Amino acid sequence: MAKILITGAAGFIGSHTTDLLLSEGHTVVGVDNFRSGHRRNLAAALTSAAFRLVEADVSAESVLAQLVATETPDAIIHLAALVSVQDSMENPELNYRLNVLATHRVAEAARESGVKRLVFASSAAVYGDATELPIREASTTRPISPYGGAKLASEALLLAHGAAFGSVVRCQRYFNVFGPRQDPASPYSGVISIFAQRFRDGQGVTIFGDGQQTRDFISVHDVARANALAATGEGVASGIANICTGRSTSLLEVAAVFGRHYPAATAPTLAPPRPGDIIHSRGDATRAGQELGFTARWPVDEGLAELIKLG
Ligand code: UD2
Repeated sequence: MAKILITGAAGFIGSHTTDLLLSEGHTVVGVDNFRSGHRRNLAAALTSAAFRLVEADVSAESVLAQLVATETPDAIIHLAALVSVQDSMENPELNYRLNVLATHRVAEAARESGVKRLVFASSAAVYGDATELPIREASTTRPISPYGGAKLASEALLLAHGAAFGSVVRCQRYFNVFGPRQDPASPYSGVISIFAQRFRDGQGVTIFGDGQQTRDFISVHDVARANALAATGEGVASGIANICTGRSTSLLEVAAVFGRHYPAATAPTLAPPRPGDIIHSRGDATRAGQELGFTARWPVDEGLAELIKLG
C-alpha cells in the first residue's frame, strides 16, 4: 500500500480520487486551500484513519516542501489549480501563480524529498481548437487560453523534472469531466453540472448553438481510477495520456437523457452559439490503455442517471 499526497483534495476530482485511493487501502494526505474546494466533499474521507487533511496554499513558498519533507509520500497527485478557463482569461496573473508557479513548487518539493512519482491534472485545453478528430497526444498543441497555456507549460516543467531527477511523471489530459460534486455555480461551469441543477430545480436549460456540438464526456469515477492507476500502478513510466472515453455525445443527447428523467420539464431554449465555442471534441483513448491500463467504464447515460438519482 502506498502513501499519496493529493493537492486540491477537496475539489471535484480530488475528492473522488481521495475516496477511491482510501477504498483501495492506501493512505492519503490531502492538501487544499478551499479556494474552490469544499470540506463537505471530503465528508466520507474525514472519517477514515488513513486520511489527513492539511489546509495550505500550494503556491506559497516552502509550505508544500515542508509538508512533503514531513510526510515523505510515495507519490504526489497535483490537482490544485485555478480550474476555470474564464477566470484565467480575466486574471492571467492568478492563472500563472496557481497553474504554473504551484506546479514548480510541487516539482521542487518532490525533488527535495526524493518523491518518485508525480501525477498532474492536465487538460484537453492544451490542444486548443483542434480540427483533427480524434485528438491524439501527438496532435498539435495550440492552447487558446492562459489556462491551456499554463497546463502545457506545467507538463513541460514536470516532464523535464522527471528526466533530470529520475522520477516518474504522468500528465493526465482530462477531457470533459462530469459527475457528483461538480460545482455548477458559474455560467462557464461544465454543462452537465448546470443542466443537472437546473432540471432538478425545475428551471429550463439553455443550449448555445443547435445542440449538435459534441464532447467526450468522462465520468469523474473513471478519472479518479485513471489517477489511482497513474499514482500506484506497477511498471508505469513517464508520459502524457488523454483521459477520455473516445466517444462523442451531443448536447441534444445529454438534454434528451435529462428530459426522459424529468418529463414535466420545459424543452431547452436555443440561444446563439457562445463566441469561441468549439463544435466537436473527442479524444483518442488508446494511449492511456497502453500506458496505464486505463479504459473508461462509465457510459454517459449511466453517469447522468447517477447524477439525477443523487438529486
Ligand atoms: C470548457 C473548458 C474546459 C473545461 C470544460 C468544463 C474552454 C476552452 N474549455 O470546455 O477546459 O473547463 O469547459 O467541462 O473553455 N453549453 C450550453 N448551455 C449551458 C452551458 C454550456 O449549451 O448552459 C454548451 C457550451 O456552449 C458548449 C458545450 O455546452 O458548446 C460544452 O460546454 P462546457 O463549458 O461544459 O465545456 P467546453 O468543452 O466548452
